[in-house]
Amino acid sequence: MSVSINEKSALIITDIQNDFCPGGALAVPGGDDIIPILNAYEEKILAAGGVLVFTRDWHPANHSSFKENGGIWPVHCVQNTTGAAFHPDLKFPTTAVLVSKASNPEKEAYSSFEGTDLKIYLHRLGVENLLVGGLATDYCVKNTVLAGLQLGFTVYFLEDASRGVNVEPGDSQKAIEEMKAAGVRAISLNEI
Ligand code: VGL
Ligand code: ZN
Repeated sequence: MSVSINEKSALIITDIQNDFCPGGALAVPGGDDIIPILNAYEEKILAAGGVLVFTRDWHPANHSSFKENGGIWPVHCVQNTTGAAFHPDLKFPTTAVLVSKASNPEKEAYSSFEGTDLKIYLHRLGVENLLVGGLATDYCVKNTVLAGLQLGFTVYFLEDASRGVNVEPGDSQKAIEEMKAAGVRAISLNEI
């Protein structure tokens, strides 16, 4: 079955930042392979009159998720560093919306709804369905999808345009199963 997108659809491109791509501080295997696919989704959403949202992990240098501060991750996506910048191959139209998250040093925030204005923004524009892809499947993508479903949006997971960290082997597959159990539909570019 195909998915129709329109002005009530939002494409949420999650954390395509240098630090999550090969060579970065918290590189996701194959993280940059999905960029051409995401660029193609962008064209589709803009042609359909939908909303385009880019999220970024945007940590202060003293963030609690960093190992040196008691967390589990290497230092990554520190505000205003090259590692936090979007990958240069990702197309960034001027009409897109930018959402920065996890900026409170005390708090981890994997969902793009947590501590941001994303919900208010989407509601104000009358958005009803979300297409969520990017990095990483097993963290920010998963948590954004689950939060979107909880808020009552219809949510599509972009299976061909997402990649996982896989701290433990199989984490991404588990995340996909968890998202599906919560009501997401996994789709690919040729379905829209
Ligand atoms: C993320 C680990 C740490 C993500 C962010 O964007 O999925 N993962 N910070
Ligand atoms: Zn982070």
